[in-house]
Amino acid sequence: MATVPVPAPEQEKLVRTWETAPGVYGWCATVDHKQIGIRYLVTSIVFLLLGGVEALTLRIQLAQPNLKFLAPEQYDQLFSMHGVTMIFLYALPVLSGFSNYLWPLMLGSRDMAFPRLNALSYWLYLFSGIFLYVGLPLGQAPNGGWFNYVPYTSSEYDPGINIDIFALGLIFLGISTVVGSANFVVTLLRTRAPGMSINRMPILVWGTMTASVANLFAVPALSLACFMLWLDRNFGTSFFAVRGGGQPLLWQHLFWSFGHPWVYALVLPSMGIVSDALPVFCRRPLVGYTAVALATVTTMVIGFGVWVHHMFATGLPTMAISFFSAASIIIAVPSAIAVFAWIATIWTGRPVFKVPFLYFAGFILLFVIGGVSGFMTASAALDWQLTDTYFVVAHLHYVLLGINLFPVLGGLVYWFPKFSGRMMDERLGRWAFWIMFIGFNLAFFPMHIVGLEGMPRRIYTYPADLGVGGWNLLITIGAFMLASGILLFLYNLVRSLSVGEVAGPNPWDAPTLEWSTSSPPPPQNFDIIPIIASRHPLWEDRLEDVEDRSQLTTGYLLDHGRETIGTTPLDAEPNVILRMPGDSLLPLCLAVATSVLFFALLSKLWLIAGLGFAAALVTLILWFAPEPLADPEHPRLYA
Ligand code: HEM
Ligand SMILES: [Cu+2]
Repeated sequence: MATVPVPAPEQEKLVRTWETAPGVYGWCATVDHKQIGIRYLVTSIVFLLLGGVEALTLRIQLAQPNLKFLAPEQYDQLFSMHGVTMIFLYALPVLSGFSNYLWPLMLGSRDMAFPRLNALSYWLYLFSGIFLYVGLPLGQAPNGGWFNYVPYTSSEYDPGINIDIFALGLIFLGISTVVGSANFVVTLLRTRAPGMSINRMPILVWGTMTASVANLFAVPALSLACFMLWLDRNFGTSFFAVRGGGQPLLWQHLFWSFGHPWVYALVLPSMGIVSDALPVFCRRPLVGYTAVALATVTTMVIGFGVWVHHMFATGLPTMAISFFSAASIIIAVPSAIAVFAWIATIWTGRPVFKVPFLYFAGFILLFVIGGVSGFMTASAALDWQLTDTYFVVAHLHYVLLGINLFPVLGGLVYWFPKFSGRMMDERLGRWAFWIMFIGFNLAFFPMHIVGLEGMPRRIYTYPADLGVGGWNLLITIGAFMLASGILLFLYNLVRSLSVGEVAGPNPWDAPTLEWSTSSPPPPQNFDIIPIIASRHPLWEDRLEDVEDRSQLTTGYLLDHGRETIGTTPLDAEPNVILRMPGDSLLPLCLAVATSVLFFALLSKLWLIAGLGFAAALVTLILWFAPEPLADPEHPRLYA
């Protein structure tokens, strides 16, 4: 045990133990969750910008009927890359960025449970993202949409490497997702600070935990489907090909039994961001914590049983369709619980209208609109009219931008002081929000109308007598307005890195643990590992129902090498001291070897693929070699 302030020599020892070496070596070898979290955030925002440029290009082509700005084949590649980028390379990784950075700080620990796996999952994400993009400059990018239906994507109809890039690229990215999810699950179960029992965790942790468990089940279905498609295309198997007795619908089942849980993985953590950060701006705890936490888990459980709502138009038996229609409608219940909890928190609180609050309030509105259009498409009879029209494009953007992008941007403003030590500018922030919010609704609300008028999705142009030219021009103007709001946001962010007001540890007067350490936090996160007694460790003095007091000034020092405390899964009772690994080049090496493997498979260079695989195995063997103790006088301790 030690108390804060920890004496200078011990503190320096902690910093020395945990800090990453400077220079190129440190940059490649770091396993610090904060650096990895920032890398996830930056990379996913770069992908957001790429996907945004693709979207704007589509919107120029659609601004008026019969334009020839893009050829049909270019249009196909761009909408497919836009969907793939946004869904796979932006929306989940950006949330992993928040969770990577914040979890150990929120949970009171020194790092994730498996720091090297964490580095590995980042490198795999980066390299598989590059892999998915290699086709675009060659005019050979994936062109079958983000759900890539067979038989369009079989080798008969799509003979180039476009679809091989999709299939191999998503298997590649899937490794990153699974590795990252396993790490989150173990981190949650084993490395919370003593006393941070399961009912005291922030909702973001509930959201990412639920998403991670779901990913462990969902991603293998996608990897399998992609592997089977790759075999069909390259080795003449017939999993999906009718001529050999295969089943095209099998692709849709496999894809959507992954795809629907995945869309919840894209929103539950960001709903968690709102549940944690919105109350700070209402000056009160979240209303209905337990209900919201359970609603998070329930949504995902039901979410595994609704995938057929993407397949209402495939001629399945009516009984099956009724079942999945009902299940999809029931999912509105847990979502509504969360919405009521947020509204009640605002209603009974004393709202402070700072920029993050605007994003979270805006999010609630967009969530409700997206929920209503979701309810409409969940009803099978109506969906037969709406499917494959712009109505669905409107729905999916209300859900994805409303529930993912808006909370993400609000969360960036909220945690920016923790990441950087500085505040973002309020005035620029307000402008950016309103430009984005108005632009978003101008761009996407009219899509409901053109969809109902009969404009199909995924077409490169439309005839003038469909009568939707005016709406489409408005949509394009809205899209550019939205994009300029996002650019203004990013300008504010970059500018505030150097000129923003200095923040201090807790500029928003927030209740959770990450705000108890300095901004930005030191390499070891906390000088001592605190002992937690409530859900709001920093608000205990002002909340009436909190009797016990968390110990933020007395706790475990753990300064014999990289160590953190391991606790029991439910009650977080300390039971072991975990020795954490040092920085290492192995994650990067393993990711490079894996990339060699995948690029070689794509180019059909089997020998090089074999070498890449062998290199990956050798790296893994080295990975498992035990590390020497940093402090041999204090061998590993078990309590
Ligand atoms: C600048 C903002 C954005 C604009 C202007 C935009 C525009 C578009 C347009 C016009 C399409 C339809 C293409 C077609 O069916 O012909 C589309 C499809 C799509 N968008 Fe966006 N989008 C934006 C942001 C996002 C974001 C942030 C996400 C996800 C997080 C997203 C996910 C998708 C998906 C999944 C599709 C379906 C692709 C497919 O049909 O395979 N979009 N978008
Ligand atoms: Cu779905």
